[in-house]
Amino acid sequence: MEDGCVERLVLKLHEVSGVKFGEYTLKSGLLTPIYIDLRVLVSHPALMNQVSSLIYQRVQDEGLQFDSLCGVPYTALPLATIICSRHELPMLIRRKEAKDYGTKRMVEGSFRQGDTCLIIEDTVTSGCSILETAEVLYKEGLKVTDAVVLMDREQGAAEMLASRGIRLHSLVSIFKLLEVLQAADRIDAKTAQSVRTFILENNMFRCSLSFFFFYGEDSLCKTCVQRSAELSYADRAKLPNVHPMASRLLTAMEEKQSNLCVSADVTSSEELLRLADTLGPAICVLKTHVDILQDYTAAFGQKLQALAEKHNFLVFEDRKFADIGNTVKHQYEGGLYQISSWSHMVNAHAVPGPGVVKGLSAVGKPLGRGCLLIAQMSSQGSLATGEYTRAVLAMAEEQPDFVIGFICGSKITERPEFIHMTPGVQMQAGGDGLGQQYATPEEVLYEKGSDVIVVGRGILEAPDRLKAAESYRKSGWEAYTKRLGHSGQ
Ligand code: S5P
Repeated sequence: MEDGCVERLVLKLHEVSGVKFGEYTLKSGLLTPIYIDLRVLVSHPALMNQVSSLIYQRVQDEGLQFDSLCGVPYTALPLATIICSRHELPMLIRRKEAKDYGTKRMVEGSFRQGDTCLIIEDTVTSGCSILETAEVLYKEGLKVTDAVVLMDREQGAAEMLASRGIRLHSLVSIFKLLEVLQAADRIDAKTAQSVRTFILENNMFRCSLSFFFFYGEDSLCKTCVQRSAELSYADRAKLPNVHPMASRLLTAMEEKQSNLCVSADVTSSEELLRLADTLGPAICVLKTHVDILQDYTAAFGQKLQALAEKHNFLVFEDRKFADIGNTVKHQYEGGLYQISSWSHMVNAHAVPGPGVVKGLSAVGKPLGRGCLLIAQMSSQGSLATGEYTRAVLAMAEEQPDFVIGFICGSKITERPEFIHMTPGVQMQAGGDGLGQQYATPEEVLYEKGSDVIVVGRGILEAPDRLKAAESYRKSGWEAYTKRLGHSGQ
């Protein structure tokens, strides 16, 4: 786009109050020196046409390839409509909410699996609204490689989206906007400088939770508040949508400075209870396989609960439920082990479909229990990858009142209310000859972005189990604090 065009457009946007300067108080009570609200565009048809033409021209200049076009609701929706109508391009509409009747589709329009959809947006701050739309499209089997935006506030959207494989093309950057308005004497040098400083100091890609709350819903979508920032366990424990069991776990992790779950894969109850008492101070979760105990008695559950209280850890029975809802309900509540009575968390395979979670939830939810869905496995040749993992995530998102997170190899969602737990961890990468594959605490927590390391034989087979647990706790905590440090401002 030639400069003359940008200038005319910027001046026009300023004239119609799409861009305002001053002290704008956001819902949070804090101040921003610039306010961009392009919702006003709909009242100015000539400007709408101009913006649409410029967006389309950019699409052509870049040679972008796509099968359909989707405007981020709501402001960019009419822009996409104009472009599609004028150039006879297929359009898709992303619903904000799924209909509660009929097809329950989140994307309206015709498309084929694997089609590429180009996203159009009016203004970006962090890029989360684009990401949110892209994720809805991904779920329908569409691809998103590029997004075109009219106004980029230059607060980290391009970097954030690039990190998710989406190229951002913007027509006007905020720095260009300031330059044009200052040259035309619409704003003075002081105002322009204060906005520049504000923008430079507040890059959302490297920001903290407080910044998101600072902006709140005035400039960001809700998901935004939950995405890009790397929150501490303590911050996540306080999020309004976090499950109470996840909150309890995150709080214990912060208090004990431990993201270590020990996998107590021993075959004697007595040994297991001794282990729980010894390692209790170093761990946030104790994971059991109750069906490998040779001497299980009903008292086991109560004793383990008492130790969990004493040392402030959670009990996780690694039962890997994988049957129809009605069966898992019985397996969870009854039988020999009565798992629901003593285990804070259980896990389930998603293979049977959402019924497995519904069945478990019927038992666990009234007790305040939580469930982890197995999204990926540490074993060689695991089939839980790609599309399957994405479907597990979607299943979790549908039942957040019981699903608190995932068993996975790496972070699979940016939603901070979900907990990622990763087994297959030892101090040295490698395997066990039976398909188990190990990564190090540093790899899992720092590189892969998981939350909790699950360690079995790395501790159980050590000459001094407490010493080994303590060293896993320490390296796990260091990897986590290093990650936080890198994402902070
Ligand atoms: O993908 C998985 C999921 C789980 S829950 N891979 C795993 O290894 N697990 C469990 O984690 C497994 O059942 C075992 O209890 C523990 C790993 O033990 P380790 O001795 O190999 O550390």
